[in-house]
Amino acid sequence: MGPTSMQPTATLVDVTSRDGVGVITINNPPVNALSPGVPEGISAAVTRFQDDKSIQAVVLIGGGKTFIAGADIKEFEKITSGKKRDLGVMRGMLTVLENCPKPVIAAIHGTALGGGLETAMTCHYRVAAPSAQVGQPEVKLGLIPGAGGTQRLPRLAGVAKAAEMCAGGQPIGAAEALQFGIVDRVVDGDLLDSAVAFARELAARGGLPRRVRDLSDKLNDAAANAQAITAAREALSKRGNRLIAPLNAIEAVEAATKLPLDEGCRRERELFEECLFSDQSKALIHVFFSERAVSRIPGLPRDTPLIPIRRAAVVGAGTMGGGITMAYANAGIPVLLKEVSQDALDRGLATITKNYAASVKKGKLTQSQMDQRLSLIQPTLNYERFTEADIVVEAVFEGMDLKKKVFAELNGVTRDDAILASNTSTLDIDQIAAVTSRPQQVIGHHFFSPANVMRLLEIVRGKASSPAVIATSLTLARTLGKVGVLVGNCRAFVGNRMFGPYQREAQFLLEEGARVEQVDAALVEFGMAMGPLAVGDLAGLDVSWRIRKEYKHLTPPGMREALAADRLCEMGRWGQKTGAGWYRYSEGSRAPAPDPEVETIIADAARAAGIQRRKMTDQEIIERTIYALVNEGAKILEEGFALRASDIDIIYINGYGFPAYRGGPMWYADTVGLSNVLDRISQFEKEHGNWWSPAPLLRELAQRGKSFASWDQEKAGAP
Ligand code: T1G
Repeated sequence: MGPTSMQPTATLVDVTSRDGVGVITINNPPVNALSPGVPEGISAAVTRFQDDKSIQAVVLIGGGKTFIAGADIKEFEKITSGKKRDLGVMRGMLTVLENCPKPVIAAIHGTALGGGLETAMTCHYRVAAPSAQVGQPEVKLGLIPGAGGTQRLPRLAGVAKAAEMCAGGQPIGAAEALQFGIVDRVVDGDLLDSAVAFARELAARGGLPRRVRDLSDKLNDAAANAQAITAAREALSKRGNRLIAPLNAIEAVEAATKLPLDEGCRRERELFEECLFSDQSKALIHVFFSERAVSRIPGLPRDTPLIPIRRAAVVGAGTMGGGITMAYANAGIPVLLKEVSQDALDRGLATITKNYAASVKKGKLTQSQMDQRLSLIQPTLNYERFTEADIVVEAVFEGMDLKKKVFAELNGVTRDDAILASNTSTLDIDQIAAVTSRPQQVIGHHFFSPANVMRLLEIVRGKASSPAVIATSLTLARTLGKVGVLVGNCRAFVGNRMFGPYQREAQFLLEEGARVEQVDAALVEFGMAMGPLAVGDLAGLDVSWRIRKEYKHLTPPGMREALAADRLCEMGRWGQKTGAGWYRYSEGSRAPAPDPEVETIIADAARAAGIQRRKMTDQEIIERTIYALVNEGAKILEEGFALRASDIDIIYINGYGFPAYRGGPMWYADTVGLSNVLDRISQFEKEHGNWWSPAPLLRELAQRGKSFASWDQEKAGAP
């Protein structure tokens, strides 16, 4: 995407004219980013039209599916690594546009985002197609607008709206942009025709064009401005913000209320660069590209034929089956929902209906949208209509025998070309596939609870899963609004396999002296959405207890046992579902309350294991839990069950509440430095036991002074 080295501007920027109006078309697919050569081409074109007597006005438009989707994000690494100075060329283009003595109109379709909206705001007028979106999403990359967006947007839309858009990063639609004065017209029909007509109209009016920098009517009320800024800051702290960028964005918008535009832009630039060189931004840019890399599968051509998914079926209407059914209905795909008894079916449907009703109540959904989605769900007690399904997702109880029984049944009632997917979270996909006559159609689709909300879909390839089934699964994930990550078929796959050691260390830390609340608080402070012990209570401590018992024979010799956790389960303390686990829960509440009885159980377990308890620091808690993730992640990479370290990062950010602004566990380890991580892990091995034996890949990379990111690049064959 975008030119790596500067392509001739001629190809990136088309210059034509129509009826006395100069037309500048950007051709830098797929999103017309302001890559090297684009700003230069636009500046040159405007300058040419400026001097061309036959031209009365100029239209700037994007070729292909969109206007400008921003600065070229790939260029930021060159700035932070010192290979490139800054956004100078882009800012130069903005000055040329704004100071053009002839009206310049931005014609917006698709998206005008970040530097794209900033470019449009240096044009004198903006027209948009009804489906256009405009926004300043930079905060999602840990950045703020860096080319005048925080100074010009308040002049157009007012301080409150500008602060909301720059600190929140959410784009808005054309109608709302018109309402706030960000665009001047929303035009149906051919966008270029309308823009040229508007340009001729403006030229006919004569006089110098209106520059956004000269507007101030929406900045004149100092008290209202201050109030809007305070409100924006309060909204941010209410959301428990941990990011630098939203705070800097508000400060930059505030500067617009106090300083002339050029000084405001200088202040914006300082705040922008503070963000650009921050670890948070580097991590979030890593996440941006990693989310897009997950669909690149070595050996799977991008044009692999896909299996059309027009109808789906789900077997099992429990928590997972219900959520998966909603995910399909939300994507507009009709879905059969099968259960073994009317009661179970009714319970499942009641939960789905309740969930939709809750969304309507919160205003996230209209009643007619709810009705439409429910109408796509067809409950059934038999397999009669399963031949209509292009994909079947099995979501029954997590037991191998039951799953094999269901797949054997499905084998007889579905079409040969239908995809048979299992939502198993730990079991061997090849064993499940083996009971069918078409293992090439079998694959794991591991959703995360609640399946209609969580963005992650772990796609587990079996040894027979066909390229078409894999490619279709990756595309289907996007259709369902998910991030699909392809993983290998090892026990518990990638996410849960890593989660085991993470939770193990959390439990061991308790026996060594940490308190339940301390462990969870340390991880939440680190940025995890929830602490490991509270997650255990949410998921049900009995689930991992049953797995521990089922795989006891695989436990390495000398491996320490999680005595306290087992003791809790023996007492029936299985977490939220039994009102008590690591915490106590009052009737109908999910709020975890510390329980002194648990302290006693832990102390007894420690005594039984002969463990001398001691004071524990939050730093050690973080290192023991997060490095356990990293070490297991490294083993998974060297065993080939994950394609990239960045895939693991995407799995943890979208499935396990790992903070995106830390980039994921593997990126975080790179940030700490693999040799530091290796040193700590080697120390833990000496202090605690061989379950901490460093992964050979981690040791090798640390000794070579390399990172997981460089390992990914080497594997991808990048220089
Ligand atoms: N720069 C470089 N590459 C980009 C890019 C960008 N701005 N936007 C997209 N790509 C690549 C992407 O990596 C992928 O590549 C391909 O384009 C298709 O993207 C100075 C500081 C526009 C809504 O944050 O949100 O301007 O994987 O799969 O689903 O103030 O892309 O095919 O090789 O996402 O149709 C601000 C980021 C930048 C917008 C389209 N702009 N882009 O979604 O396609 S910072 C953004 C998006 C900035 C200024 C500041 C989405 C999209 P590949 P895609 P899509």
